[in-house]
Amino acid sequence: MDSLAAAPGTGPATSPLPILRKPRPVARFEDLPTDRTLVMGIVNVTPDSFSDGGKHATADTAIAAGLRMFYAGADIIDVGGESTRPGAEDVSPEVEQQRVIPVIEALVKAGALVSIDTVRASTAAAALKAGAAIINDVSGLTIEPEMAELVASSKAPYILTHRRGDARTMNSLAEYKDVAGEVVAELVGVRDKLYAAGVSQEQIIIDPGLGFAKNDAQNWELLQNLDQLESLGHRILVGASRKRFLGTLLTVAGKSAAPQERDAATAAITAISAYRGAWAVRVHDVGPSLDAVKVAARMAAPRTSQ
Ligand code: PMM
Repeated sequence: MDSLAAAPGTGPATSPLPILRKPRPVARFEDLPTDRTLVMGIVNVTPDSFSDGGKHATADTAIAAGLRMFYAGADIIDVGGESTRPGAEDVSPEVEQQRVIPVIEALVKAGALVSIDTVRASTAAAALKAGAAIINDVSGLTIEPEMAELVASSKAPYILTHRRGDARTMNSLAEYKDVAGEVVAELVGVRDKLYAAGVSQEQIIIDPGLGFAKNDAQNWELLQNLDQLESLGHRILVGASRKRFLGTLLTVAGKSAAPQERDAATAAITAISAYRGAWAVRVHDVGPSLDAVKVAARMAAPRTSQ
């Protein structure tokens, strides 16, 4: 029997620490802080993600990584079981769920608020059942349109990410005349499908989808025009962490910076996004971004000196 999870008063009579027998309160979306930008930590339970080199491919290493981020102060832990890198192979829903469900259960039990990073409705449904509170769909409803019904019936917050094509085709679809205007127009089209399925305005969180069918210059242009996305009237999430356009920016002697060398630049993007009012940032290294959101919140506070 797991005495840590037992209801108060029902654990072994000999336990010297009754407080440990209290179940942890379930983390709720409604209880997230609203006075600053939130930090979402990334746990990819995959052998082939570009950004963390498959470091959390087993349930144990993924749970440990998620707990480290949670105890460091991350507001949300985003758990995914399929790499979204360009050219990545599909995994079956069964394999995806075998990877993510034990990790979600453990993190929820520890008191973390968890989002599920998936393009599949069946995986999103299994994740919600396991205690996840947010659906993060990088396909922007393009892979499984039935996701809309699940979002409507579950009433779960839904991260609507802009993407064209899939992991294999997206790089060839990065053609825009006005990237911010076209991304907004395409997001409005998907948002209307969500509304038609019964999803509420409050549930939808908009993500520009940096790196998803965008080249480096287009990513920067989207970041420069976050206010156009904000005009849609939803919360905004920015996912720039360790992405290729940061590696290009930090090129030294013709060599792009490796993913793990992009965390300081990621924190700089966090500070700027937070200052511009983003609801959340999605990052691999949560500590520097937690500091960055504090800096941004302080900078945005009213002046107190004479
Ligand atoms: N990027 C990745 C995966 N999931 N989800 C959202 N909402 N936004 C993103 O930009 C995003 C995402 C890319 O892969 P990673 O997990 O290795 O960073």
